[in-house]
Amino acid sequence: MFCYQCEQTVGGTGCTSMGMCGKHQDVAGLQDLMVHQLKGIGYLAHKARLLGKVDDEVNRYTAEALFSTITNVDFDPDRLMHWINKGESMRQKLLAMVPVKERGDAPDSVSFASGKTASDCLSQASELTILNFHTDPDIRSLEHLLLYGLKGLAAYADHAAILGKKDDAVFGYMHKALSKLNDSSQTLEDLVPLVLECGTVNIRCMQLLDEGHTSRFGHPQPVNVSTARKKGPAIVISGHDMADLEELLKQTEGKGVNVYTHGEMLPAHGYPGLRKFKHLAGHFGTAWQNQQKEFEAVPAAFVFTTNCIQKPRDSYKDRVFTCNLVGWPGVPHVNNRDFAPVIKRAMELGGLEETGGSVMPTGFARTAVLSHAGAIVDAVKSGVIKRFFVIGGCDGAKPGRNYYTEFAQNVPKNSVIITLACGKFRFNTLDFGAIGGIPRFLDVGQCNDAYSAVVVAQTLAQAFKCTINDLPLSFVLSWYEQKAVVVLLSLLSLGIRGIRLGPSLPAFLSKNVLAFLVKTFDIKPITTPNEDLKAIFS
Ligand code: FSO
Ligand code: SF4
Repeated sequence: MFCYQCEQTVGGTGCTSMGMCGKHQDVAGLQDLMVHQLKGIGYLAHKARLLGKVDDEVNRYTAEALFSTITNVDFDPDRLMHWINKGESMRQKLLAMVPVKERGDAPDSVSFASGKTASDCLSQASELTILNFHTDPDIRSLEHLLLYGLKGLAAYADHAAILGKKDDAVFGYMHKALSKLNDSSQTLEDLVPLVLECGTVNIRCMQLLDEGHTSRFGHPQPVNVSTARKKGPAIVISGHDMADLEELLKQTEGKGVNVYTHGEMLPAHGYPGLRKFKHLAGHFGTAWQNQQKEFEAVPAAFVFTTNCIQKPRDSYKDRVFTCNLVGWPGVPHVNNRDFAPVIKRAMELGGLEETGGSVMPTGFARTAVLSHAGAIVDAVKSGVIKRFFVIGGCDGAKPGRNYYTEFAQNVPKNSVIITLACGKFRFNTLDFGAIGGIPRFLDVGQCNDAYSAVVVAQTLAQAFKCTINDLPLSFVLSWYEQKAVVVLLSLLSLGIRGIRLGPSLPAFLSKNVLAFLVKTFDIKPITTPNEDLKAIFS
């Protein structure tokens, strides 16, 4: 196997025998095969679209299959075989839609028929490693950057589609870009705009997702979420999928079971349409990488709706469930949002004892922040607020991420911190106080809510009649997996410069591609909190 798509890749170069995330070689092989299949499906779907033929099932498949290959989503070979078999039927469907004379010089991926069993597929997969992309290391690096951006885009497109929001322009781009990944004649000049377009299309996609959330659950409102536990049976729900949470809340209503959010589900408490459920009892635990020690010895049922799942320890594996695209071998999967087995398990376990806790503030999405827009503009003009820091992104399991805690602690009192995604668990229980009546710590939401943060920055730029780069605003971001890659591409597509990125830079960026990004966008690796703060204020 060879995989280097996430930040915790072995040795900062690549996982070659077993993923640091727990990904087995066979799973890596099946995912490589899926990527190859998707290149063929993308080629045919792109050709079909040029003929005016669009297929919703192919669109949804493309997003779901790509999302299934993201870090910490699907570790189950049986579930991956389901997607591979479905991919073969999508290929057949597209072959019927695109006449031979319209197929042009079709690449190998178009005629590639996947095996029916996992062992057949694994023998095919040995030839399909991502190292077989372009032979030029810089072109290959851009191809991989594009592939990982596409995976992130697919995740957001899937979330939006679940909430009933779709735009064919998003799927059309995915198919065009997958199609281009077949083309070994692509140059750096061809690929750079295609990579940045991924960021632009993702902004549209995240806008759809924002519409999906706000039209269904209302606009988030600021709330202090309790981490105390109530006595009684409990279900802890993790991941990003608000539709799953809503359904779980409906199915548990009146049953005496409390529902707690975990990880990236924290911002759910801000939505009026979700917080109206009285048994949405609070938040459990911290960021995803602490789940193994936090779930042990807790008699609750645990549900993973999306990444990030880690290998369940034997001490709690008997109470873990997956749903949607998440899979772990031997862990029961919730189908069609029927949470009855989860509820039954939670009741069998007896339940939690009452304990005290602290609070985690959230709910400062675009409408909540912009309701203070006038006061914020005045505070900046009068010098009460000197600077805004977006300290956000995804947390990870490797050491060295204390940088973000220290950075947040050292941000001067005259500055406001805007955060999003799971990196905030490094500092979201600290008391940052307020400045001129405005809280100094604003949690916009999940990584899925990056659109909200972009709207805040764009609105402030309009108010000051300048560009985002001219605002007193610094981005200090942490990345982990491929959704963070596409969010970064979105920020670059907006022309945002000077982003500080850590804890380490992506292994898939070649020296020359990195040099290009540094030169064009002034991307900087993080150093130490004090040095970086000094540089920002100089
Ligand atoms: Fe985190 Fe995991 Fe939200 Fe990621 S829980 S690491 S970028 O999947 O999606 O921030
Ligand atoms: Fe390694 Fe990350 Fe790939 Fe897992 S997803 S195999 S940790 S690079």
